[in-house]
Amino acid sequence: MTDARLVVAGAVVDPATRRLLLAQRRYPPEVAGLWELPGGKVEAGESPEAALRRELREELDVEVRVGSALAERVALRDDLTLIALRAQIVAGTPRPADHEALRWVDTVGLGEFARDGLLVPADAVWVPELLTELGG
Ligand code: DCP
Repeated sequence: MTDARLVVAGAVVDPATRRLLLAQRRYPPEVAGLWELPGGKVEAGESPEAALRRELREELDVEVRVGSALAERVALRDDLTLIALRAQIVAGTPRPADHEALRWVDTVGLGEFARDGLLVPADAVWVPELLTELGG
């Protein structure tokens, strides 16, 4: 059996405002309108860090510096595993190319998105860790 492919999401935090970037999905219908940490699939031969830089360049038109991984990883399917890497924007202002909208949230905002069921299901696993990180 081959290893599961990775999907890498970015926990993009603005250190100046201690806010996290959320992006609203347009598709597929099951998650359209819900909010996620932006990212995408790691290509063959690509590192997760490079994949995240590529995805955020394509989706948000920003350059990011990629840091360490969040603790949780999520099995999306047998053959697809989701991870999150910390990231900071080093150039550009994010604008949504693929997403419906973008939002910077603080601990209160993130707590509200989570409480109201507005996050894509897989990403909810990171909420406690992100709340600690944004608040701590
Ligand atoms: N996903 C998720 N949470 C995220 C990012 C992605 O649960 N923060 C899931 C949704 C999809 C899968 O990961 O099931 C792939 O995500 P995308 O569709 O965003 O990635 P790509 O654009 O790379 O893939 P596709 O080839 O499907 O367009």
